[in-house]
Amino acid sequence: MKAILAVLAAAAVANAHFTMQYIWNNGVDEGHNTYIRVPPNNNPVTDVSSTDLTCNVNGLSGSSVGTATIPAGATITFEWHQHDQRTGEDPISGGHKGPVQVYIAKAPSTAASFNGQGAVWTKIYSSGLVNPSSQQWATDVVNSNSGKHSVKIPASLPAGEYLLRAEIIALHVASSYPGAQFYIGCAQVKISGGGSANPPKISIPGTYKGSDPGITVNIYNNLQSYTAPGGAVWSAQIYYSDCPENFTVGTLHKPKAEDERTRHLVQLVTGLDNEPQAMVGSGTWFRAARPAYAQVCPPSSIRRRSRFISLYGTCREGPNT
Ligand SMILES: [Cu+2]
Repeated sequence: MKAILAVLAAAAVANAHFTMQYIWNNGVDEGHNTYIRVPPNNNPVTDVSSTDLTCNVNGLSGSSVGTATIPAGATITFEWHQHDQRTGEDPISGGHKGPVQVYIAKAPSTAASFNGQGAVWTKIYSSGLVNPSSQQWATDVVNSNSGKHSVKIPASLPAGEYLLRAEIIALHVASSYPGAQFYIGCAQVKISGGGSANPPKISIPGTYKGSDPGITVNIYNNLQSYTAPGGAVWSAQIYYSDCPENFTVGTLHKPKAEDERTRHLVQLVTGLDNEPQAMVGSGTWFRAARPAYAQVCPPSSIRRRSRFISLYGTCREGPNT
């Protein structure tokens, strides 16, 4: 009896895992497991030194996978599910708490033949402990958004073929290593248009260490801050200026500690209408945790107000550094 229960418990845990199953190109659903290197099952990777960390199990090539053409500056949405279904269960089962990140790597030739090894990956999105007081994680936001999270592909990246790597790290058993669960989905894309940016790059595997505070961490002790592994989001995509004056006031939200340090008081959350919202700090240029649509404002007045604003689409992207 004990053995049977153990087997059932193990099966239940396995069923709670999830995979990335859809990408959306500027709001258009590209279809189930299309342009995606599909792993053999929904189990996580736990060894940060394994090449499975790059693009999941069997993910070092994508010769049988198509490559999506996307325009420079496209918004790509990733959609995750436990099983091959979009309804009837949480996309990510509730116990899986942790950060959501997105990286991009330029293929030397085709995306389909690119193994993603070496220092080739640039982080373009990261969301972790969204609200310490309510212990809301990026995974909770993905769940409430039907399994989806989005990133604007920096328009300054050169034209060519790329791997897009979305990552969700579940930290529910991460207080010792190995324990953190890495859920990885890689999509093959070809950027048309584009610029000439040469962003900083890391290795996956290589950069992540078992001892990283974002990988080995006890999340059940009223954690107040969290630093995801892999370093900072590449900032060239998230400097904006020349934005319009009109805005609407949204929800009050405390800025992230790292933004406070740099005096750039900008953080984005997903509003009730699922549109991005930003809080604006001082300076002509400002940073956001993800692509922002916001204005340049008199710093003191905005700082005092400490409010979110939401604006749409007319800001200019910053310098390609
Ligand atoms: Cu799981």
